[in-house]
Amino acid sequence: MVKFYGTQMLKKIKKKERDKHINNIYKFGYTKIDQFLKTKYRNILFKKVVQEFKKTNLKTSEYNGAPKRSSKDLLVFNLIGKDKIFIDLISNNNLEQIIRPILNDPFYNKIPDKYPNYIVGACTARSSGKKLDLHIDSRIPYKGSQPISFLLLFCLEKMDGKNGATILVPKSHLSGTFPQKKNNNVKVVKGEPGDLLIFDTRIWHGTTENKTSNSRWTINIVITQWWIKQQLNILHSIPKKIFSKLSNKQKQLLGFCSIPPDSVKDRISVKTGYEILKKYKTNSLVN
Ligand SMILES: O=C(O)CCC(=O)C(=O)O
Ligand SMILES: [Fe+2]
Repeated sequence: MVKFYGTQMLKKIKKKERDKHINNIYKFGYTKIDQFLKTKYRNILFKKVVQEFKKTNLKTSEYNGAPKRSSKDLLVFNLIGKDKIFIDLISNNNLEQIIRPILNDPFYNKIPDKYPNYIVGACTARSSGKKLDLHIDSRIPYKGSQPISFLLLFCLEKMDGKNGATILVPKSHLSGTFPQKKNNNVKVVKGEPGDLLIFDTRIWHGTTENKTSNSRWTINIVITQWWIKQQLNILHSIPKKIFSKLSNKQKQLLGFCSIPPDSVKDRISVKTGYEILKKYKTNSLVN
């Protein structure tokens, strides 16, 4: 039996606190949930990340396409293809209750609105190296209340200005512009192991330089609306042994309900409901 870690990993949040976080995201472009990831699971996830990092044994500069600015970062890509626990984390109900009201496409129609219709764009463990200049992850700056994607950053270790903390400019998600190089309103986000930082990917953000010889591991999860291209062909990168254990909701979160059709004879909509998942019942798309 594969364990389902879904319910117990994250602490329950009362409606009042949840509403505060939702308001923070709309108003400031980010929120931080202190001690959201319970210590026991922080320890399990931290151990897995370090194990996977050692197993892969690749410097970031050895990956095709790695930018120079990332050369000193430590990275573990595609965590969700390595262990189901990361999918259980993303599909956790306590997290969903904050994300879904903001990110669900209300006109999706093929899946009831009480379930997510957003998807995972990427799930990477990251430890800061060089400083990361202010940038946006949404690729496009625009004004308006509706975000198109979030970055969820689970702190597995303490982070502060010395070891490569996240920096951001509060309210910049509503600026409608790309970041200016110099900005006086930059805030250094400090974090403790177990904290979760959620931000609208339009926010101007980066990291400080890691001036220590210690790591600053975070799990960085990109969650996007269903129509945005994923950073990895996730559909082809989930091994059968993980795929066969997933619920419909989890398969949808990985993008299996929003695959473009092979032909118009097949279907003419990218959006589908859970019924399509029967097609992938016994195997994933892994070759
Ligand atoms: O790890 C962080 O604090 C932020 C990383 C980041 O901005 C990114 O990967 O786009
Ligand atoms: Fe970023």
